[in-house]
Amino acid sequence: MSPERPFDSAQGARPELVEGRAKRVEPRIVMQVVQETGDIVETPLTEDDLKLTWNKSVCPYCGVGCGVLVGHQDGRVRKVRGDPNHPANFGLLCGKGATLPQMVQTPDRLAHPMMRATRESDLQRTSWDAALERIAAQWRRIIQDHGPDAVAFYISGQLLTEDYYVVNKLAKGFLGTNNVDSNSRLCMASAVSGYVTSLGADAPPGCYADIELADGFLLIGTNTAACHPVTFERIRRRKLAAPTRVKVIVADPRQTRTAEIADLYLPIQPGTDVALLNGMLHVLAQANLLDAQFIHRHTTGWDVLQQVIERYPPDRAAALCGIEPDQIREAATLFGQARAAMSFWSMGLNQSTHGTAKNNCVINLHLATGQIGRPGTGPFSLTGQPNAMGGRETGGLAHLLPGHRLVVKEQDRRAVEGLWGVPEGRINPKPGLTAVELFKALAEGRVKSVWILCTNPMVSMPNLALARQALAKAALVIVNDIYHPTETTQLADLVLPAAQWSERDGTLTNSERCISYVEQAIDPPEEALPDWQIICRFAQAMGLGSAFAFRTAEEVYEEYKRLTHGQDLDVGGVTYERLKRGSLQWPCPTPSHRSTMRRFTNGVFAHPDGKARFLSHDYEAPAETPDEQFPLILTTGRVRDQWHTMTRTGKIPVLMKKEPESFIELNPADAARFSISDGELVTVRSRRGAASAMCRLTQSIKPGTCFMPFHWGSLRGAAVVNETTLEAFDPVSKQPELKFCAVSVEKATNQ
Ligand SMILES: Nc1nc2c(c(=O)[nH]1)N[C@H]1C(S)=C(S)[C@@H](COP(=O)(O)OP(=O)(O)OC[C@H]3O[C@@H](n4cnc5c(=O)[nH]c(N)nc54)[C@H](O)[C@@H]3O)O[C@H]1N2
Ligand SMILES: Nc1nc2c(c(=O)[nH]1)N[C@H]1C(S)=C(S)[C@@H](COP(=O)(O)OP(=O)(O)OC[C@H]3O[C@@H](n4cnc5c(=O)[nH]c(N)nc54)[C@H](O)[C@@H]3O)O[C@H]1N2
Ligand code: SF4
Ligand SMILES: [Mo]
Repeated sequence: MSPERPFDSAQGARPELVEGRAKRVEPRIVMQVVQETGDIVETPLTEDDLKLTWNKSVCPYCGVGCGVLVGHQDGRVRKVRGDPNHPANFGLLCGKGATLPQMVQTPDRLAHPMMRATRESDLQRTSWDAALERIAAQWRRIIQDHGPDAVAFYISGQLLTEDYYVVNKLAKGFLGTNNVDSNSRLCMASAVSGYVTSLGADAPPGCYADIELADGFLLIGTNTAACHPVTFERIRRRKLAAPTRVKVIVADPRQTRTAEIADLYLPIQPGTDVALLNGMLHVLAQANLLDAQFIHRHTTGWDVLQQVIERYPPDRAAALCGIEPDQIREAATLFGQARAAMSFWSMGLNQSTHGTAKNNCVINLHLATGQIGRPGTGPFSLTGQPNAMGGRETGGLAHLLPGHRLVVKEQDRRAVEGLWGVPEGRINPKPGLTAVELFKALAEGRVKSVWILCTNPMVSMPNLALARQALAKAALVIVNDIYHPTETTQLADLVLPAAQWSERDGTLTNSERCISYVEQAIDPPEEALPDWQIICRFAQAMGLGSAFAFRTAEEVYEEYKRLTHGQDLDVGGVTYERLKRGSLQWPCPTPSHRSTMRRFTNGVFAHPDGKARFLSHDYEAPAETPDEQFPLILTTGRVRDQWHTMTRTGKIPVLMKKEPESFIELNPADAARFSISDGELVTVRSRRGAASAMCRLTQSIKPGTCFMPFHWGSLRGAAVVNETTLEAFDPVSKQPELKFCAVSVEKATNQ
């Protein structure tokens, strides 16, 4: 099996992919592999499939970024297939990707702008001009009366790079507010701050192809099997290919399917990852398994870290983590003996009031063992959403500017102002409000209006009571979505119809810095428009037309590209034409550059002194810990067959059949303590609110901890888990602690 092409899913000749709209692929056999219920199924194209027109795209769900081929006919998407030539998946798809056609044209698709005259009246169909004029008039007044920081955008890692770019340009360069934050704040912010503080630059150093070259894997705070199924499949196949040589460690308070491939499963107490990682380093140092030369040449800060890890002998670390000292010794030895080791992590580390520290600690492990910058190595945070990475590139968080620049840095502001042709001093030097801060400011009346694009905060924000208050208090709430109603559109004053996946073109960047172009295959319904076009039309209504006169997504990309010149993520050599032939990994600064699989291969990191930094952290308790009244830890997350707030997967029968209803996972020992039986309706209560769901008893969750998925929202008649969660956030990344709050559980009374 060659590392470049780990699976051969295309049998016979490769399909001939024809670029551009409405062109036909030669009818050859395309195979796809679907991971359904854990089984791998290969499905050839049928005779009927060969009549379809096929376009290239990328799955709009998770950050794996699988390439897909979209088969359409008569303006409808009929089939998708894994793209056998895409480097993320080589033809593989999971069950969500395989069922994409079913979410495109649904009865609740938004096709026209809608507006309500007053809060009390109903949403009614309106024209684009009337809708955008109303927003422009009201925003002008708000900005005049209260300044530009009284308006805000709350956007999404599911927008494409071109959407992200125009929203940022409008807000930060023209309206004069940095209040543009993204749901990535709930998702990736701690990974960004972890990479930037440790390595000097954002984004994973390695690539997926490293999976086939690694012989040690640490999967920590990630349910990869459920949430990044195709990447998991690559790791699993790597393990199976060399079962004795390849070692896998999984650390999670829940023994998920991800742990099925583990040589060592560590059922750690939620929130204790810093203790685990410091403990592993302690053992590695004692056992002489560190790379002293690498530490000496390429890092700073080891002296301080050495003192900190002194305090984490296996006995103490294990006691904090609720596991055995030998398990920490074994984890350290497995990691230390690997010739090439990779770590993967996601929300189990990021969604924490110590998320940045946890990211730093994983990176410490790699720096101390020299497991970085070589093939098969590296700390690799899995991005959740399909374009969370592109959002980071285009400055889609409240403290960023395009091209990995910072709002607080004067030279960065000057550079962007110059490129945007706006006067010096236009960009506000103060970072904007981050997600939780923004909703608080709305609830307190400091921000008067919010424009929400491509996210459903009335299900996904922590402490929904706060989010509800925020939208109720706001003078004007605007929501761009593809469906109506959602829990958020139903509270909006204006609902604007967006063109969605397969109905528009653009670019996105997956977990491994790989940029792909997605083709438009079909037309959007009636008046729906790509998000970037909606923002450009609004800019015209605000009298800012000339800076937003883009006619195509490609023109937007070409302008964005100029802002990356000379930056670490330089995409000067990326064009739509090149991307149509195949994906490219940044940096890719010139047209002849072949893209970058690995960064820091010369041991020079992005801090000014060229060294990576060891950043030392002690274990600290989460923001809210269990007590007598709220004796259990609630952790929240995902299931394999639902996507987020279910606006898409909730409409797909085969997925709904697999995950029909919400649930609460509880250890039988806790169930006995609270007199709860399997299958009963249970209420979880916190200081903020309550949520009820069916109880699933399982030994796979650590006693003292319960779990609920966050997918089910109020429109599904279910009590929503984020009624209970906590908005406390990490001081550096400002990412909220969605993985830990204190709750009680009891039998629901209204059974
Ligand atoms: N099927 C599906 N796939 C998805 C998504 C989806 O909604 N559905 N969403 C996408 C997005 S945006 C994201 S961000 C990713 C998220 O992907 P993941 O991070 O893998 O998903 P989660 O279920 O949120 O959390 C992962 C695991 O963290 C564990 N955990 C909780 N607390 C701790 C802790 O303190 N320490 C450790 N070590 N582990 C802990 C949980 O038990 C859980 O199993 O998934 C992406 N993929
Ligand atoms: N308790 C708890 N809460 C969590 C998490 C957790 O682990 N636990 N995870 C957090 C994380 S990591 C994330 S990423 C968030 C995700 O949370 P959300 O972003 O709120 O979830 P989605 O359901 O993906 O919302 C996307 C919305 O955009 C719409 N949409 C889809 N495509 C388009 C488009 O092209 N244009 C427009 N305008 N709209 C479109 C969809 O219909 C949907 O309403 O949830 C966060 N909340
Ligand atoms: S692994 Fe992620 S990107 Fe790939 S098909 Fe599944 S949901 Fe889509
Ligand atoms: Mo996410």
